[in-house]
Amino acid sequence: MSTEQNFPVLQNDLILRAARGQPTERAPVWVMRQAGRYLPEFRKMREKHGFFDICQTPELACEITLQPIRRFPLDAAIIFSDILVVPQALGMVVEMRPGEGPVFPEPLNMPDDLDKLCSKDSVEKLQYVFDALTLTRHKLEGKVPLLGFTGAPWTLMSYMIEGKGSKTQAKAKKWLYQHPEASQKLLQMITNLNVDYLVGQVKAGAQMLQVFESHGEFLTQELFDKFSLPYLTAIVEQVKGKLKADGIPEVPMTVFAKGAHFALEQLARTGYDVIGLDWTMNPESSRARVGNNVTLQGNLDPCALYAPKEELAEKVAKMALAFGSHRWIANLGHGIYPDVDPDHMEAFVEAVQKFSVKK
Ligand code: 1CP
Repeated sequence: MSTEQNFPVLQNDLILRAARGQPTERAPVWVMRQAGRYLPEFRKMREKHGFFDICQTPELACEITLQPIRRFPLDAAIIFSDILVVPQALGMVVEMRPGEGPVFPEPLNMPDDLDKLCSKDSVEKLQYVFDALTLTRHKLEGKVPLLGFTGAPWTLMSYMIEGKGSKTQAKAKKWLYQHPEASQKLLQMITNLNVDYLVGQVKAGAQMLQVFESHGEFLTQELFDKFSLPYLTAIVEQVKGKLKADGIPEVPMTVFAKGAHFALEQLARTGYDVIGLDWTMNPESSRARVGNNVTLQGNLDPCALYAPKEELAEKVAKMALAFGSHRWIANLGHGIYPDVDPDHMEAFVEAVQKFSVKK
């Protein structure tokens, strides 16, 4: 497989330049979960199709990826999928239940349950994501770069054990304390698949990658050092190494470890090009801690999109000042909420474009 699939010429490389530390005229902007329930055209599509049916049908996943790009002047598209397609590829059943979110009817209970997982040829089960990426890269017509993503090993492990969203992750954390070796075995299994999955995404057309450690906030520093950081590091090293070995130009990689305040310095040394900040982190002190060799992404409070538009613009102006225009990718500090008014999303994007212009 090669990356030269006659893809259209890229017209807007702001986000790639910002990620690599090259100068940009203004900050690039995209929004986590920009394709989603806050858009009426997404909800309409969901009336007709199941969530994972959309993920598994490249034409539908492509269409939804393009929905926010048609509406707003965003600087990146993110492929429509979910982090939970990875546990599915390992043989677990995941259902998307209305009003409840993702549910695993048979979560992992004991270390013996790991024997039920099937890590052989699991990346091949994700071919539909690769097909969606290739199709979408063509359909984007070079307008903006296409981002691929995956869930980090700890975040995926916690879903596989909890079986659904959880306020404490106590069942998953119990594994870390009671079954550390089985936990590491599971984390390694997910890491191995993630490496092949991300390399496959680049081969299929992804121009940048993000790893979501959304459940970083549940870990102590000690648990993070043992059960998150080594796997995040292995992923960036191995993905970049494999691409290089295959003669494929490397793509920028972002790590978003939500709530992992304590780990900023360590994350800056892992080899990721971009570190995502959640909305509780301070842009100026974060920059001082990570130094100048990484790009920061974030981090407006997703709830700030509920504010009147003028106030929202003021908040964006303040954020732009705090980050400065170099090595910054504007985003929210977590995904956009389903009840946000799309007009306020537009106001957010326009405010970034206005206030992040380099002086
Ligand atoms: O019913 C619906 O339509 C489902 C809503 C929905 C959507 C639109 C889910 C269920 N997932 C998605 C898409 C999605 N998920 C994207 C698409 C691309 C984009 O526009 O950004 C991405 C990147 C994700 C990633 C994802 N899924 C994360 C990491 C990011 C984050 O928010 O921290 C996580 C934790 C998930 C799990 C998940 N999938 C869906 C829900 C509601 C959840 C969270 C469940 C919970 O923990 O309570």
